[in-house]
Amino acid sequence: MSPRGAAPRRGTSSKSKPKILVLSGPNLDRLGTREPHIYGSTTLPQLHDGLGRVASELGGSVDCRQSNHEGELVTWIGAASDDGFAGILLNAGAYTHTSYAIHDAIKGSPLPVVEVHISNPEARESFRHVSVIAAACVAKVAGFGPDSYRAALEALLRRLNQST
Ligand code: CA2
Repeated sequence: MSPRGAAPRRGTSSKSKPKILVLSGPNLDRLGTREPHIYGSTTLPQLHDGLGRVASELGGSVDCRQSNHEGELVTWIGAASDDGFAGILLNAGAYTHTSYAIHDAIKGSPLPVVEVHISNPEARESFRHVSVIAAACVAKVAGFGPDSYRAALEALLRRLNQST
């Protein structure tokens, strides 16, 4: 039972494993194929496999998806709560810097969303210094290479497990 006898949030309960939606945006399907000095040499399928292992070690699960289309990301974020997810990791790629639609989708979701970046955008070109989604997210992890996803997943699962 949740604190004060309240019903558990969707996607979390003492019986169910928290299910995390992991979203990667445009061009991240190319991970590991170019610019390894910035993004590392791990491919996205390898990264997703690693997250699956971490999630199951921590008593959770992940559903990892990638899209090059802003609207698809908006739709997935909007449906995530009804689909039984407990939280979202979001690397919105370059949409991080431009997409008010993704900002609004995050704001409209009851789920905690963690902004994730492989690189540290603030140490790069000036157009990457602004995140238009950050204010709608509960936290941000950036600059640890592909390990940013892992660190964000561990912290989010810990937070969700504490609040059930
Ligand atoms: O550092 C990150 O994770 C970014 O979200 C990656 C985006 C970039 O636009 C953001 O400013 C920071 C770019 C993704 C491009 O990914 C590629 C990966 C490998 C090869 C080519 C592109």
